[in-house]
Amino acid sequence: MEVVTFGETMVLLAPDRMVPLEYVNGFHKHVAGAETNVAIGLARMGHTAGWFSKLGNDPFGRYIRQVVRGHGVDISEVRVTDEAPTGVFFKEQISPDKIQVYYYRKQSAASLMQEDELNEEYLGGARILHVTGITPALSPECRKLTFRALEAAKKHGTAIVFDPNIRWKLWNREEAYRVLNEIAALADYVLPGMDEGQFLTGCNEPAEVADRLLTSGAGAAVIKLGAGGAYYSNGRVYGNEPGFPVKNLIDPMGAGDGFAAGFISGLLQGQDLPSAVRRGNAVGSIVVGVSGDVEGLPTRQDVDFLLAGGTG
Ligand code: CKP
Ligand code: MG
Repeated sequence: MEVVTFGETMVLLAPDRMVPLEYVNGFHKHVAGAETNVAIGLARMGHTAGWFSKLGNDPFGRYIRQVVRGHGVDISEVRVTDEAPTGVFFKEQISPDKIQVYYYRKQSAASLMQEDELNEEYLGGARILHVTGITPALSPECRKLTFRALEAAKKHGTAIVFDPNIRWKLWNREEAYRVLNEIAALADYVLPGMDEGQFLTGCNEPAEVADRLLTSGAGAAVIKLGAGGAYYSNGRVYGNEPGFPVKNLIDPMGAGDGFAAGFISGLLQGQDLPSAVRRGNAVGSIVVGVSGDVEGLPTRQDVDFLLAGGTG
């Protein structure tokens, strides 16, 4: 397996109209979870990826398994439990860029993941471990599992890619600050958005945020700047990679995960830091043109076409 990732994937119920949730009568069912977005993105670009988690023994759990497996992601380490349901969340979208989410994930099946359920061999066999800051916020046990996974990656020489993905509905600020900085310091690549970088470091410029993350122990930092592309630094190579123009913004959710998938795909192909960042920008820009987190993830052909200067 080239990449292993783990975390909670839920059923997303997305309204059929852009009005406040209380006026919505119809919903569309999707699969959404930062880590499966990345794994599916990688699989669509021709890479091998595995995802582990815990799902409820219920129709939504089965639906998630079918979709994730259907995209070619390995789910052999996914567990199923009778003790809790699969998490669900609703999206409220009043305009293309005005989105709120409402989670129904407290004490969900995924929050019951345990550190002793980690298959170290499975993880250690991967070239890259992708971790997000959502998982350690789910429960104390999930936090232990996250650190256990990081430890295993270090032991086996698996590179760690970390997307802080701060979800304020799941954390208090002090805890988020402490835990996410601790993870960032262990990571080979940290991929915060600018607001996340500011929160983690207290710095206001992308270059300062990156420097601070490197000083704390990260191997490289990539600060995502939305339409402005991304700033990257590993202390030796640094600079800005501009974003790709987005003609029709439909759904910004999942853009960060698209970026991570493109970036990791670049790393797996042996690209240098700026080229991998450019690939991340390309995938991010494609994802936001389609509704749903997974539905816009491109094939390798689509990304290469855009990177070669293709449009439309
Ligand atoms: O940062 P992004 O918009 O790329 O992430 C979106 C995902 O995992 C979404 O799929 C949702 O399920 C989540 O983040 C979450 O738990 O908020
Ligand atoms: Mg994100």
